[in-house]
Amino acid sequence: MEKLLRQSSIYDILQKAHCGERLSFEDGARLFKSNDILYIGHIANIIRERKNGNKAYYIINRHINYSNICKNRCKFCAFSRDKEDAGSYEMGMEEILENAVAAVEEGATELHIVGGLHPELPFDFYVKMISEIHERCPDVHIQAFTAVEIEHLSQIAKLSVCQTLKTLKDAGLGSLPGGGAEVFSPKIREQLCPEKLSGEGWLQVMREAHKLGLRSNATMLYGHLETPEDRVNHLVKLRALQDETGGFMSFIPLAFHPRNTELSNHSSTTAMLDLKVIAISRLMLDNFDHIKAFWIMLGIKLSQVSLSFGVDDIDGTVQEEKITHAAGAETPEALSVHEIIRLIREAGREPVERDTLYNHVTRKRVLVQTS
Ligand code: V47
Ligand code: SF4
Repeated sequence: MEKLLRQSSIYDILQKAHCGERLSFEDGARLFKSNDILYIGHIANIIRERKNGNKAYYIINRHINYSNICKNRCKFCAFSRDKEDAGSYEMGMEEILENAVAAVEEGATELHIVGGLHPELPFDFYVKMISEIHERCPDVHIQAFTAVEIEHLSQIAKLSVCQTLKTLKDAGLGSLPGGGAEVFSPKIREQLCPEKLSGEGWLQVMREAHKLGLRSNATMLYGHLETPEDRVNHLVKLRALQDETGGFMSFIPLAFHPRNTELSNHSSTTAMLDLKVIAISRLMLDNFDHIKAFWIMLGIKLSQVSLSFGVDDIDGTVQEEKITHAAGAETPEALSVHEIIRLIREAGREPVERDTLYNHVTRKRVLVQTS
């Protein structure tokens, strides 16, 4: 076996990773050019087990996408609308609160709240949304607003990013989700989402959030126009910020879904690319504790397989998801706790319910969910 592995063109890189040495940009780029997915996955799995043992985390949560009205038109996005467009929507405060309360009654420990960059809603609306949810559901963790939304809110509030974050934190915001990162490469951003906050801007918002004690996730949207080098550059930048702040909890690779987008002629990602991105992320991000598979985007079956390729977290029950489903995702919008547990057990892993901050959750009774 060892003799066979030695013959692999990436033996030197995987040996480095196995010995706990940090991989370089060049190492990452070479890994992406290799098709030795089983060997890459094997070492990623060893690292995953060193960090998280046999545990596979899941969370009982609910996504609330409060509005799809957005001033931007990212080419990869099928979700955003102008106010006048058919299919535009905006949830009122009561509807948001009803969703939040229902989720908590069903056992959710986290609300994941994101939306478009609404050109008219005032900052007060967002602060009130967080404070009212926090008041009615004091025990639920509110993970809300991507770094891109935070920058937008700071503009409408005419406050610094730091002040904006502080105001939201005081209202009850618990952490930031990892969306809006896309790929940091300015060249790709210029083609895909020229109006959007730059990659450096995204990292700066996260830096400020972490300094305030607000932890966050990080994502990377892949499978569109980016090169392997763009992906590695993205991972190296995240790793550098994590060295600086230690504020990231998990990294979530997001597979691009082309349907109904301006890139609808583009093919969907393949299982080979999905597993490569997952495993190489696990190997490059040596200072991230968790790699998460968002089953909605990755698909249920491949998410289960990913638990042997570097992933230790399979996200949550979700309940309702509009962003990927607008772009043609064929997964359901919700999974029951029982289904999640079964997927994890059949992969030979030990299911562990976590809260947003990765504390273990123990329940007196098993949840009975209808979805
Ligand atoms: O920012 C948009 C991406 C993100 C498409 O932090 C698309 O735990 C695929 O960030 N195909 C929002 N992706 C979702 C997100 C997320 C999801 C789950 C968990 C967490 C977390 C974060 O979705 C956007 C954008 O990068 N996106 N359009 C599309 N067509
Ligand atoms: Fe707007 Fe976000 Fe869609 Fe870009 S990805 S168009 S910012 S909702």
